[in-house]
Amino acid sequence: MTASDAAASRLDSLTSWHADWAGLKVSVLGLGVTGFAVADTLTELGAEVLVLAPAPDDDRSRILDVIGARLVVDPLDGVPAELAAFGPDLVVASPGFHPDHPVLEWAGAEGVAVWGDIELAWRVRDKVSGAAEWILVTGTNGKTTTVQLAATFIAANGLRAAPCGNIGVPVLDAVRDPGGFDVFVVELSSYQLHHLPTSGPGAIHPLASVCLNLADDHLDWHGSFAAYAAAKAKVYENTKVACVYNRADEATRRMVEEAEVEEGARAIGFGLDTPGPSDFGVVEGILCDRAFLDERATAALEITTLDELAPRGLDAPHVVQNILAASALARAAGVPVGVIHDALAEFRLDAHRIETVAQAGGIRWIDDSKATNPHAAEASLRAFGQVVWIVGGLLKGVDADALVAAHVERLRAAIVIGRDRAALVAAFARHARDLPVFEVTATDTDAVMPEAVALAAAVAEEGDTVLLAPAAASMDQFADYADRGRRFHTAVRAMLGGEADGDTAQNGATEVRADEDGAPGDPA
Ligand code: UMA
Repeated sequence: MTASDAAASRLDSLTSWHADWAGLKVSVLGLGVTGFAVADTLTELGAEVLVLAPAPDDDRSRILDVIGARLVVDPLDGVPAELAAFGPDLVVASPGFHPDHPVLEWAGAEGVAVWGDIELAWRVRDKVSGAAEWILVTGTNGKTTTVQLAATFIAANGLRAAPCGNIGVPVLDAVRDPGGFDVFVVELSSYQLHHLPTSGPGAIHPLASVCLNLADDHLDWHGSFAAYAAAKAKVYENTKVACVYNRADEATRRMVEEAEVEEGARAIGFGLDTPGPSDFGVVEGILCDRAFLDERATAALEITTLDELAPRGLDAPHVVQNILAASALARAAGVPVGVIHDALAEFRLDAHRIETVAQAGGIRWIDDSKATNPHAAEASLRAFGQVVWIVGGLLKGVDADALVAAHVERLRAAIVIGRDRAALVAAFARHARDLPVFEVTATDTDAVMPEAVALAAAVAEEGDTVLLAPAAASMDQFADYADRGRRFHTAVRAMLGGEADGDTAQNGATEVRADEDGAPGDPA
């Protein structure tokens, strides 16, 4: 057996917390939320850990020292000499690291295995909760809401459910939580999926899985739409009970058809139209399960109604889709429809997701700062009538042309924010020649939202909605999408003074994270 065969066979045997990790030499790439959880886990397991990171924060660096992991601070635009000298058996990469990163290319050339944090978490999942099931959620938009909904439904049924992953809580933290969980509801980004194997000892076998939708996003990272779609499709591999797909998004159905799943796994469609047998859908305002009942050829189970959802803003079409998808996942985990119905009565969307900031003079001010790509902004625009649209930011290599063209009719005016406004302004010139388009030229972060809000107030008419749905990431001018949303709230309230009829956030929302769909290296 060669040295590299021996190393591969040792890694193959590492499929349990209780396996022999002692002395394994692991290089951890990145020291953000993920890198820290990986280093902490591996040192606890007795591995020898070398962390590589460009500019780590002081707290994390200090703790590394305490737990006995070595840190090399390096810009990482090449391969640090310390890495080659260390000679790792394994590299664990944080999700933001592109596969073409010099360190990952070096690992490939040297025959050193590369894992992501999700694979490591799967391999050590038996630390506390050996028999826990995993439910996987991906998609371009709606992932976090769907994860929260599914976890809420499962918890309402008396099980311990952990929403984790790209939602902001590393899966490794959830897996090591001493309280233990029965179900991990894992949000996976396309980056995390890219690093996941689909077969072998590191491949996840989820109870249920969903790709909610697929639209252009992160093309700068993946290089092409095909590569982005291929990463997302991995979510369905090895599913045991239910592959949940979006009937309105053909690409998600094809992914299910092409996936290698376990014997007996079912394809379950969701959509806003009438459900067929094995589907979730909507009939005359009633959200129905026509999948998890024996009489599905002729009957369906009522989950809730649009009328019940409306008072909390949960009746917007894309939110209803998230509810149907989450219901399908929860039903796969054995949650009765009545439990889902009652849990929904308590559910609130997070802040900055179609959140009503104020109503004054017949004008509604809505914060959907979480709409960080065109697909999300599309769903947001569809939920309203006549709109003054505040749009722009970092477009991440995505073309917003089709979005502009599709919504010209509903626009009263457009207010373009962000450093790179040219592409959007050109799209408006092409598709909406007569539309009033205003550019916010302020460069100081404090001045952007006050200027945008003042411009919007000057053109909005009674019955209009002023909608912040930027279709772009925020990091060119703001700390993150939450910062952008908060500054919008502040500017609207300052402008309205005492005028607002209902100036509290409609969602009754709380924030779970202050990061977003960003480029690698964005603040997380
Ligand atoms: N880094 C580099 N070079 C690179 C990439 C990263 O030096 O090429 C460094 C960064 O400077 C940073 C560290 O590596 O210090 C962090 O690594 P990271 O970017 O992978 O981020 P984490 O802090 O580990 O957070 C990640 C996810 N971030 C990304 O995928 C970019 C978080 O998702 C996730 O919540 C967290 O793991 C826990 O699982 C955030 C995100 O923006 C919300 N996700 C994108 C999305 O939702 O669309 C993918």
